[in-house]
Amino acid sequence: MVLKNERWKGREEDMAVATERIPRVGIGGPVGSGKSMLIERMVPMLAERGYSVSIISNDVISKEDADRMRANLATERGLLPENLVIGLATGGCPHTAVREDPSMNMAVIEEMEEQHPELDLIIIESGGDNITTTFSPLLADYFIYIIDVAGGDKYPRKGGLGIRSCDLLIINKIDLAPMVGADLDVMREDAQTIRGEKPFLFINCKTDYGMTDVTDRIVSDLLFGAGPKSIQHDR
Ligand SMILES: Nc1nc2c(ncn2[C@@H]2O[C@H](COP(=O)(O)OP(=O)(O)O)[C@@H](O)[C@H]2O)c(=O)[nH]1
Ligand SMILES: [Mg+2]
Repeated sequence: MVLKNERWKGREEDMAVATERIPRVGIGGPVGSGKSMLIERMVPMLAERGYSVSIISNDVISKEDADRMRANLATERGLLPENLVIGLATGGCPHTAVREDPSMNMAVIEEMEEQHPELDLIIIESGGDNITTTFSPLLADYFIYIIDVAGGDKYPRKGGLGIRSCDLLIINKIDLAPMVGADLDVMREDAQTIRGEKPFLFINCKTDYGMTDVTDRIVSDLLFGAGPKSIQHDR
């Protein structure tokens, strides 16, 4: 095997791990549905189970979400290094950067894979978009689409590409259902009809309701039950 560069001299074992693709979860959904908050709730749970994660947060213009996640998860709580929370201001249509032309994200990921072979998981947040958002399979191995009940209980049956094709559909902000008159039974039935056997979960990011199930899904369906690399290496 050819060494990628000088950095790997004497670290061949690390390189072997690095050349394996680090699993990536893509998170898409409309503006304000709770993509960033989902990540803020998910990372502590994954960290508690010993997984090392990094975050790439796409936004059209601002890097506000990335800055908030870095302050909360890295600076204040020390759950990951600050330089592993990256904000990308993509410009243009949000889905372009994760679907048609994922080169900006791929460049960041390639650097992460080279410099941080210890990572178990890379989380990629899409810029807030419409119901046609999906991720290029080049970029994400597992695709979560998140909507919230405040968008109305008709949302699941609209059945956009994201809702229909994602690996896991999340319906967030169930605490708001009574206030906006959203019927969760209708949403459940419609989600089942549209998605068939594919999973969906109701959650509330404010209270962590449903978050353990989300974390379990990622571990079982994306990581195939593999434990953290750090623990595997200690054995
Ligand atoms: N009531 C309620 N608010 C939520 C919930 N999840 C997120 N939010 C709020 O919704 C807003 C948008 O969340 P954010 O994660 O920034 O959405 P994003 O644009 O999809 O990244 C923020 O003000 C969050 O505090 C929830 O489960 N319940
Ligand atoms: Mg966000």
